[in-house]
Amino acid sequence: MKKSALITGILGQDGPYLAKFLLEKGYKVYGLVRRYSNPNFDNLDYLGITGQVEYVEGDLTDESSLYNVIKNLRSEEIYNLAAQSFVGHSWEMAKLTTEVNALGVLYLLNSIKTFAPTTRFYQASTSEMFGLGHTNGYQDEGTPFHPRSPYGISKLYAYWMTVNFRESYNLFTSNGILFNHESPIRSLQFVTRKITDGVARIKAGLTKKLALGNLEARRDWGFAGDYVEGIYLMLQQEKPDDYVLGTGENHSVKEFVEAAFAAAGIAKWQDYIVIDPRFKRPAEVPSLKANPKKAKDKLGWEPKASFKELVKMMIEADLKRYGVS
Ligand code: NAP
Ligand code: G4F
Repeated sequence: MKKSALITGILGQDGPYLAKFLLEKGYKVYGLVRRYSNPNFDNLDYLGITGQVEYVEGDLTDESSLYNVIKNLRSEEIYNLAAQSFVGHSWEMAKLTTEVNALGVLYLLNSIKTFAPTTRFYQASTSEMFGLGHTNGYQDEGTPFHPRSPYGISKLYAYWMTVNFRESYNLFTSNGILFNHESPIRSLQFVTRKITDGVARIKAGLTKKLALGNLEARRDWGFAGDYVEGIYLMLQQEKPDDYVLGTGENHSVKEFVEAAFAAAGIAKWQDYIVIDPRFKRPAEVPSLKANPKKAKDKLGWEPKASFKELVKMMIEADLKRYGVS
């Protein structure tokens, strides 16, 4: 019998990479999609797996839809990747962000407890929960949380609910506390893809400027394709637990800009960047840098792509999209 997994957030960035990884392992993969007139399968198309996933309808804000899906499927594993995941919008849409990212997880956990108590559950937690918290400049599983955005706060609720269902009901529920991970199918609103898309548009002669916010923020950027293996490994352990995944190295937005223009063969990036206060946040997370030692020791997980390789991969994909090289 094939093992089965339900992935929420299947149409996003991580969903397709995880689905591909699980399909290659022989899993039957179900993907939760919201009710749409025109769902967008571009990211699954990009990885060539659209037809290999079975889609089920549901919405994280609709408890009964989740009850039905979980009751009907009773899959061995559930990976909850669905979220309002854009930090920048979470101030304007704090209620929606909370309903999806916090309450949605409570609904999932309640459904699992009621209908599928042997199902293993992965919650997509985030380094945004650390915010200002750090341990000697790094963040690990023991670092205190100090979130700086409604997004980070909503994810912290979900993190603790995931821990609480494990402790209260003995369910297999694990948090992956993932640092930023990117790819050629990263949504355009996130800074890395906004930069690589912008640089490709400049190279193609479609625009002359790229508007950004805070260039000094530092992030620990890895490749999404590497991180889904760590996610999978968390649910294969004997016991549920929480793990940080990251590279252990960080770079500023400015360094990403420099690397992206260099990879596209454009000199003097300063000629193209304008600072637009609209892209600055009411409260910033200045620096995130993982200490992924626990994941390495317990899961045997390590990221493969370097910062330079990640930038090159994203720039090459965007140049190709615009027909330039
Ligand atoms: P993403 O590209 O924004 O994908 C999120 C997915 O969630 C989208 O496909 C979206 O569906 C779906 N979704 C949103 N609201 C929903 C709802 N009410 N019901 C059902 N589905 C809903 O995010 P990602 O980068 O793949 O990240 C995956 C998860 O990891 C997210 O939970 C994110 O918060 C978390 N995370 C990401 C990173 C990172 O650096 N990428 C780091 C740490 C944690 P539509 O396509 O229909 O809009
Ligand atoms: O790319 P970002 O929007 O990602 P952010 O806020 O770090 O969040 C991402 O990573 C989290 C993990 O730490 C995930 F949980 C979350 O779902 C998401 O995937 O912004 C990165 C940095 C920020 O400091 C932001 O202020 O880039 C800075 N930035 C500067 N100019 C910009 C811009 N960000 C965006 N999106 N757009 C800009 O023009």
